[in-house]
Amino acid sequence: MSKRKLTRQQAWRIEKIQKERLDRATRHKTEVEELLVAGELGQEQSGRVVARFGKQVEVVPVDSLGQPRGEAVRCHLRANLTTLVTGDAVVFQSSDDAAIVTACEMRRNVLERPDSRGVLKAMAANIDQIVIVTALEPEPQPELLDRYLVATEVAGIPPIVVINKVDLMRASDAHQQFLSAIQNLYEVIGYTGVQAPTKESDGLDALSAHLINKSSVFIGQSGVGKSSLVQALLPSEDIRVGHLHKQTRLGRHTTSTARLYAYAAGGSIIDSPGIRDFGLEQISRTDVEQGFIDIREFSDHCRFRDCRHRHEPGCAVRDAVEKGKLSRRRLASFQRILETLTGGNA
Ligand SMILES: Nc1nc2c(ncn2[C@@H]2O[C@H](COP(=O)(O)OP(=O)(O)OP(=O)(O)O)[C@@H](O)[C@H]2O)c(=O)[nH]1
Ligand SMILES: [Mg+2]
Ligand SMILES: [Zn+2]
Repeated sequence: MSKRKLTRQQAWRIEKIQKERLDRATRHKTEVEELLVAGELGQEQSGRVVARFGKQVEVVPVDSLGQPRGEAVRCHLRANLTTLVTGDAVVFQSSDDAAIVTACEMRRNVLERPDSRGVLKAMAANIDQIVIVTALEPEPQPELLDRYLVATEVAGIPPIVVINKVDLMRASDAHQQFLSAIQNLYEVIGYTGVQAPTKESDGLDALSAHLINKSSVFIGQSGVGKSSLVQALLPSEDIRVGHLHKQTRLGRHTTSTARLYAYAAGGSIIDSPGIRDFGLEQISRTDVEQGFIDIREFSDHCRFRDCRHRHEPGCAVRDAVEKGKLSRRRLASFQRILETLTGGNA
């Protein structure tokens, strides 16, 4: 979009339109609250937030086991509720033409991600596992994967690492290095992983076995094929996928909001918007240390408690790297992430 300066009159008109919109939304919300107080809305029902749209949310009813069932409804929020996120467990009441969320259960956990200015924002709540999707295209970024893994450890939610687009495998150095980085995660560190080429059903079977009766959120760089995987797992849905940029081979941020789908075999899947980078600037040194579970195993044995695993004598971490017990790449990644921490705590 071209950046042009608005005239004073245009700016005034835009402001006026926005104010009118806001007034309309507030008026509608007040009307729904009045219907609620007058007992005009249906019975209280349990539901889960499917997606958030500004100050409203879409909610799907859930059965006694928490499984989403039926049609989602667009709801206002009762005044006492602050913002809700995809995955929140709520109570709502609805009639044919109005609906309102009246309560939200305490969140079991919440996954945060940095917004465009690096500020952490809640993205999804009440999650059993995080499915980190990686692919051979856009160009793999092992360090980004390490950052996601730190974020999942900080959130205390177990991850699964998926490698997609294996049909694009080439003998290039970048692909080989990426595959050996992933192999290290699966085989040495012990993370759960699956190869899930969207284009072959075998991989999908392996992935779907991990999803049954769980609430999973798919995260990863834009263009790795999160939505393609979710679409393949949920053939009856109609999910937008987007081509990569022709020259840069980067994703185009096709998915714009985190959205929850019922998984027919039991459980739910949240597809989320891709992230180009996952800055960890706002977390502490201790979080990063906790987040590298392979390094953590050795660092307790370093001679100095505040060892930075660089040149200190008696460093058990560097010793493990020399003996081939710990990946050199992971240690380098750990140190680079520490260097990016703000507040001088690196
Ligand atoms: N070759 C190949 N291409 C795939 C595979 N899976 C997905 N793609 C392609 O990758 C592109 C991006 O797919 P999306 O599903 O939109 O990616 P996304 O991760 O949801 O991207 P955002 O919504 O932008 O975060 C599309 O052109 C897909 O057709 C695969 O297994 N192999
Ligand atoms: Mg998508
Ligand atoms: Zn050390």
